[in-house]
Amino acid sequence: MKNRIGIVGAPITIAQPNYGVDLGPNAIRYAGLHKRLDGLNVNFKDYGNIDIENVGTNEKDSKTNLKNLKEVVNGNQKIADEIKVIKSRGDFPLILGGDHSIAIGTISGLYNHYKDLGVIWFDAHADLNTGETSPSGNIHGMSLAASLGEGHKDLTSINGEGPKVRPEHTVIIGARSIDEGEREFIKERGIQVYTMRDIEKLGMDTVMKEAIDYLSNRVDGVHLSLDVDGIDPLHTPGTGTPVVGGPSYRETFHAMSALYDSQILTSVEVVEVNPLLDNKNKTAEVAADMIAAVFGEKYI
Ligand code: 6HN
Ligand code: MN
Ligand code: MN
Ligand code: MN
Repeated sequence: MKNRIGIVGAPITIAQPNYGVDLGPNAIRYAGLHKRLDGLNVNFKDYGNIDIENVGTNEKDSKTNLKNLKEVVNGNQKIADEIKVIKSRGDFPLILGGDHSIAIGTISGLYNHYKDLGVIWFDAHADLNTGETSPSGNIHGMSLAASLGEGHKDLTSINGEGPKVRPEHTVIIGARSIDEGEREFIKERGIQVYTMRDIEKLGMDTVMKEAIDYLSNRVDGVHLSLDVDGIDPLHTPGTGTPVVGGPSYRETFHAMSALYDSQILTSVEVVEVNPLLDNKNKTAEVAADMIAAVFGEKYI
């Protein structure tokens, strides 16, 4: 890692219904994030948490089918602005969520800095819903769609109207809970998806090799969006939408190590750590382990 890592907490919680995911950034710090980075050969600066006003309800808007649209947009605008500042300092952004809606802000903030940004979306879900397809109205299930330019205009217009990433520059890994509308989206737009079936068949090592190969020919930067519910809830119980049958701790650590070895990443975010649903901060500790791996921690 040549650049200094610029850490920032993005504690949005109102794009999903569980209180506590706003405590995620500090839970990851308490799990020893700084110490772990100190132990690696990396420079970092922690800019603290973005001030987010998490005032919302659990009501769907009757017209849009979205919950807390205005508040989610405001929070994500702040995140996008902060990412631009971090990038302009030359830092490598490391964003700690917050629910997964924060990807709308981070990717919008990264947008101007790349000609063709690639995204690796490590998640049990595809987050490709829109107000039309969402079963829940929760915007954290729409953040990849919004980044691809689909969904409510207020979500796709942060830092300029329209798509911030192309579908052919997007790879989803670990998916095992995909809604009907998301399936169509994936088929129509040709997004590269490695479901649990693919991981089972190919093995995580091959999946990561393929994903890295695929992106490195197409993009000039890669953002890793790591949703901790992508990992099997055996290891990460402290998260709002757990899905059984995910990659193990070992497989995920290996995936992160492969990303480090490839030196393909230009930004990282870790989302959906919810200490109020957790067991002795175990999920934040796993998140810190995965961050350490992605920045070069080795067994030996
Ligand atoms: N996440 N597909 C479900 C929905 O409500 O749209 C779950 C979304 C989960 C979102 O994990 O970031
Ligand atoms: Mn997600
Ligand atoms: Mn998820
Ligand atoms: Mn291209």
